[in-house]
Amino acid sequence: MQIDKEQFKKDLAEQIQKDYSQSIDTVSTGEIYQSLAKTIRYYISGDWIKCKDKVRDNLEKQVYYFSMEFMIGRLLKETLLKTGMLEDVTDVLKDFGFKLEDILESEREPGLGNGGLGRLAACFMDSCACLGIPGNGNGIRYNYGMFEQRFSDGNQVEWPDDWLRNKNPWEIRKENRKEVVKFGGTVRMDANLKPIHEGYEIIHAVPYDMPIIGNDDKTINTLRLWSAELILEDSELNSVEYSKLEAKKIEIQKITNVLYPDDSTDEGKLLRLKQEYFFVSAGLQSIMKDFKKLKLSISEFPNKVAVHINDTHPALCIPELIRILLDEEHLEWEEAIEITRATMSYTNHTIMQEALEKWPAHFLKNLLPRIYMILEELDRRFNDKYSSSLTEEQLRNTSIIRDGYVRMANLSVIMSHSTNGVAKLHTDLLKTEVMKDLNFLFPDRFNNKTNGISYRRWIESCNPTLSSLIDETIGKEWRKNPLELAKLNDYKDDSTMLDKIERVKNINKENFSDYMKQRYDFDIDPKSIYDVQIKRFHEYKRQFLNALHILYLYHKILREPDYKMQPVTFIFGGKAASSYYRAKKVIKFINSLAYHINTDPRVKGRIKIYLIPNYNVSLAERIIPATNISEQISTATKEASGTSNMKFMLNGAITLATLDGANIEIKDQVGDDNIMIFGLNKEEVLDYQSNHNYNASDIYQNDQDIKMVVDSLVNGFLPKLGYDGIDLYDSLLKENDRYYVLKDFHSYKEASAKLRCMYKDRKKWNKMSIINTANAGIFSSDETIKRYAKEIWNVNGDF
Ligand code: GFP
Repeated sequence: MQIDKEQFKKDLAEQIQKDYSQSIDTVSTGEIYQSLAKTIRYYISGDWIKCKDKVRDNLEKQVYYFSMEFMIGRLLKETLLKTGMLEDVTDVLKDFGFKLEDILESEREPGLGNGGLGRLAACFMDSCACLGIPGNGNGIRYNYGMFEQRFSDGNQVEWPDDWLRNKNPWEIRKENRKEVVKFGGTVRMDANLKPIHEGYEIIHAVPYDMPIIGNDDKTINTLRLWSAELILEDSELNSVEYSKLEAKKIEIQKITNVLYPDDSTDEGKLLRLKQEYFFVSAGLQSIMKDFKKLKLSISEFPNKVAVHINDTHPALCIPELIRILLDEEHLEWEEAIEITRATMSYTNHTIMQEALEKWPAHFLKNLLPRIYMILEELDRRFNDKYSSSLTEEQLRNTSIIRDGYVRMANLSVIMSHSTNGVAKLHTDLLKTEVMKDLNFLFPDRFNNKTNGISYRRWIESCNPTLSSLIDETIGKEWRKNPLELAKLNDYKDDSTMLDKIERVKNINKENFSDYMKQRYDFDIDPKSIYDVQIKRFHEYKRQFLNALHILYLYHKILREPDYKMQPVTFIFGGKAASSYYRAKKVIKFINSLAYHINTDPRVKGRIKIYLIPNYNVSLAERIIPATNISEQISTATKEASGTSNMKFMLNGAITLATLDGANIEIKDQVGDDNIMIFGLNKEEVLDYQSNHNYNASDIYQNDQDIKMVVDSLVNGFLPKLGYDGIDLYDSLLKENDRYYVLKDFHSYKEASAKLRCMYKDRKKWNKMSIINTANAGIFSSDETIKRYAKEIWNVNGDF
């Protein structure tokens, strides 16, 4: 977008005056950020309106991506880059005496997501907009993010993540588009067998819209987030007591107050179920309203609307759409089912049994009586249709309601036209293990869509030094078509280029080290290898294995004071869910290790270890460009895909990995020599699981190194860890090491040593690095989204 700098200056100053009644030289960077974002939003609003009009007037099919999380990260820089306003706005700010960097830093990161699933949703929204696909997000406007992570005495402490404190300048509240969501009550049938829902509680859902901007001024889509609010008509206001009103307001706001309420209690679980239905119902009602404005026959609905269910959290989309079609549009069951199935598609993100959502039937019956009736009917129809062709066991595995639980994954597969996994191995496991009976019934519905990442954020924006070097070397076309990165393969033996690659990495490492010093007072030596594991804390992701190995290196250094090794800085980042006891113990273990190792003069800087508090998208943007080794060490079969593995690869880090998730596809791209693989593979893990022939105690008893390391968890070797090592010790020996940490320990140790050794030959290392970047094009989320658009949603775009 071309802007007139002088006009923009005026507009910004005016906005500041409106917002704060102050002149620009008296406001803080945070205040400038707010007014700047609003000014930009105003500048793009014309294009936003045009896009909506175009889609409506041309009767284009739209995608609605329903997700509990949209981990969109900071928006200002990305918006400036995509609109082409970066340089001009930098100049304008300079003229006012401000540095863009400072303004960017003052943006609070939206607390709308936590893990890979939420970040994937954000990358997908970005790709839809950049590919000209009418694709909208539908989610929840949480008042608070999951939590802000701090450490106290090495323990994770959860503080409120008050991300909306200074307001969100990108959003627009649209009270006139509010919807009514109904909870509780009873349902009876009238004389014509039509359901009458009575005695329910009404909650208003108010949408807040944010623009999702494509590049080159192409498309602006909408991310619609719903907020639960108390809205009373004037007449009602006079009839309610003020004190009761306040209490009611708080009660209602609870629904969208926080991302991932603690669900270790029934109350927490119920709140989560309420959240799920709340945004699903509001979203579908508003979609239906927009569709009806088109004045088409209802049978056209799936030709104009695709609803995507991001994991099962929004699976209530299915009975909710059926409810609308039956009760409000008065269709017959068969047609309602047909339309719903043709509209819905579902992505599965995990095969971990405990993460496959099941709701106690009585929860649904009480909270959503009409929805529960619909689920019962769907289950009855399924059983009627398939009971003769399936064995009792198959029927038990596939039905929607069983043993007092509603199984959301089964519902999603049975009632959608497409189910996809997020990496080849994951899809394969869905088809052959976790959902094999559903795959037997509906083989055509299952398909793979390996995850992807947005190149705008994960290289162009976060790694400008590498991006410019790539421009210089192969031209700029790769920014539009990431597959062009393959041209870098021609430079893998060019020693000038390899030196440049090293220089870029070193600059990024120095910048990162400076930032860590300034922000956390960490002392990171830029000459050391940066070995990084950043992701949610979970047992299957095995941060524990990484930490045990560091403990082993510590012992080795103490035993062999002259042990020579390439200095390494081990960096961790990630949150543990507040009720996940064991993951929190791993955090305590890492922080204790860090305390002892980083303060022990005998270590002489050979190893250092840091766990960065409150890991988020903005931190990832700083860490990834500086990383040498990317740790992707989940137990084989457990990580559905991973996406940080792709971000690291793109930025030239070498992956240290198990054969799990998308690591396998990364290996296929770069070849065996440019990735370091270790550990059990899928077949071996499945064999242990089915034959129950794994014995962790045996390994512990017969291996001196392992025994030494495991004993140090409980024998006082790490005084800071105190009694907190007992649970981790028990996880290995009493619980027989569910994630095969001890089994994989030695191959991990050796792989890690080999990599550190390879780092000495910098030419070879830089060659590996360039090969990784060159072959990362296939993991662009643009490529992934093109496949979703063609093979699942059947929508058009400019590609
Ligand atoms: C989940 C899976 C990951 C996968 C992402 C996106 O991430 O393997 O890459 O979804 O599909 F576990 P988390 O939300 O659990 O981090």
